[in-house]
Amino acid sequence: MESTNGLVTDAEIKSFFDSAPPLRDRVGIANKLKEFIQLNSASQGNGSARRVVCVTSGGTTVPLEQRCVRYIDNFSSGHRGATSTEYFIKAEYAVIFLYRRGSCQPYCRSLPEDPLLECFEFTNGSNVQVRQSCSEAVRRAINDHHAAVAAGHLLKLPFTTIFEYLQILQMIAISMRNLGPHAMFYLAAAVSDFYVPWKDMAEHKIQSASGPLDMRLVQAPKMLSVLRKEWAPMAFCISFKLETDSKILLEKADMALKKYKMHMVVANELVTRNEEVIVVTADKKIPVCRDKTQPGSDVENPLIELLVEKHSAHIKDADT
Ligand code: PAZ
Repeated sequence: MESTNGLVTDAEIKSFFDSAPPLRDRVGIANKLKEFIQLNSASQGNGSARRVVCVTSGGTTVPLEQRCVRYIDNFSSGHRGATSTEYFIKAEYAVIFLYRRGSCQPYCRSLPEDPLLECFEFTNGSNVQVRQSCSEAVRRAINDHHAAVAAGHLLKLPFTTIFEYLQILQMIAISMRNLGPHAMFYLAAAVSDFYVPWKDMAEHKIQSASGPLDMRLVQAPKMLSVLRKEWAPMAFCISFKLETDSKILLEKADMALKKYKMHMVVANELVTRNEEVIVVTADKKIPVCRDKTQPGSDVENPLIELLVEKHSAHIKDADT
């Protein structure tokens, strides 16, 4: 079934989707997507439609049992996706935020790690109020989040497993197809490279009495080339490449750019990912850094600024 060019074959894709456990709320997700895209592709008063970006965020899990007790996970916190979402909305995009349940959320950056316990306190026994020290951060988070959702500029769709992630990504991409070049994919999620096919998975909790665990993980089908070729061929596509070895990072990013025909690949190293990234395009490697002279600055601000500019050029090219 392996294709000769190393890309995933139609048969592999079909087999992945056919054997994946069905999404619990496929109809509900489809309706939300339809409504969101209709709303944002209608003329916005200035005569043009809003651009729509799908931001993927956080890590996918790989279940080891169908009635899952154990799973393989990865490091991703979802900070990149959540922060980028805020900047895209500020740049007048509508964002479909496909995120890992429990990972970082847009507009929550300035809240403490456990907001419920740290931001609130009891007054006179039973009433709950926001602590003075957190009140500005809580007010801003609620206000900005509500404004984005109420205006129809933010749609949040959660996933946990690689099965859910790829099925929802396919639904999003197909429903964004009609947006043509106005659609963008910003694929910052850390997607598992290996997984256990559903049909090969133990149904019940794996028993330790059977001795050492010998389990075969197969390569997860890379859907990037299908997304580019079939699901949303006119969209502007940005994928991410993370490595821990700086010596191979740019080479791997370059390979991904060519192999999956991405418009850009954002290369980053694990330890410096919040400080700097390198945007790899067909003819340039553009370093993007956090402004270290500004307290509270982040790398996503200049990164999204650059991507919005490149997306405008992509739309202009497609229109001429
Ligand atoms: O989620 P996070 O903010 O902790 O990290 C972001 C990231 C490193 C997951 C992202 O920038 C990235 O590189 N995603 C793709 C990872 C990969 O190569 O699969």
